Amino acid sequence: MSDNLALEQRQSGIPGSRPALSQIIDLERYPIHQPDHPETKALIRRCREELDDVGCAVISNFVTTASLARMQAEAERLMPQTFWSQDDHTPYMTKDDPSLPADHPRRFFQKRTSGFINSDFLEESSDLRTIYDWQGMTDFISACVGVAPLYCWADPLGRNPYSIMNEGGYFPWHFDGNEFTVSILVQEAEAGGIFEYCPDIRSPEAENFDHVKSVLNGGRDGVRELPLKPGDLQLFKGRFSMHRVTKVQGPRQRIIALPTYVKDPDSVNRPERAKQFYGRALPIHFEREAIRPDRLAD
Ligand SMILES: O=C(O)CCC(=O)C(=O)O
Ligand SMILES: [Fe+2]
Repeated sequence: MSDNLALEQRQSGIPGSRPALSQIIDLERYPIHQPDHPETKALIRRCREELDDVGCAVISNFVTTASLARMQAEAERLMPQTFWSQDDHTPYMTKDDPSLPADHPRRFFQKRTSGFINSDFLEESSDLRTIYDWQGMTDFISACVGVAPLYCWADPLGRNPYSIMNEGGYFPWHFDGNEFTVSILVQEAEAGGIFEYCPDIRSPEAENFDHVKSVLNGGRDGVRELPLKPGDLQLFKGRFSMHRVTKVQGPRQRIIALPTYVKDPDSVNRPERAKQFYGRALPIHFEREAIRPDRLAD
């Protein structure tokens, strides 16, 4: 057992303290606190293969049922703090550029009707916070995506939020600002709310606007669907794989946790993106605006 885990587990005996990691992650099935365990090594190998093959890897029932219930309850308590968007976005979250042709993907706006419970609202004993603060998790994700060192995101709002979608909510096609996204579905919609993505539709060298345009216009070439279940952990290359969440049907909200990992320990969202997604930009977003991870359109 790693020192970190032992410490967490001792702390769990203290009233009001965070639950132990073993009460949050199914460490019996996925012993990721033991990086050299043969099952952990095999799991990492499988994730790397899936990421290479289809841009996405899923670990089923990663989070325990009890932890899911706690995350649901936390999201319910924090629901009044949700920042609901009614914005129109391009896939790049950029402003309109009238110098481009009218049918250019950078001029393709769709309405996003979803909300975020920003990371800075998470409760002190939050299971989601505990997962994110555990270095062992960062190390595991780093091994799965084959990038080291990997860091928790410096963005105080976007690093680890819950994303919420109500009945009728839609999250349109877009690229993420960060390279790797990890998600844990906390509550599934009755129908719809399906995650769709186009693996590696662009790369740091090529935007592939023609393919992007065809998908925006309803083309299904290269589009995949991911059937997530509550408790599943998904790893995903969101900066290069355009993705969306289809319209939620039925009254049950879709709730998903989005712990985010980055290669650059200092960069944060551009102020524009922070305002669009999280309803506000903080001094850190302006101070660090010049630090960009690559030269893509964003
Ligand atoms: O809700 C999801 O599954 C994905 C959300 C997403 O793409 C995002 O927050 O950037
Ligand atoms: Fe995304």
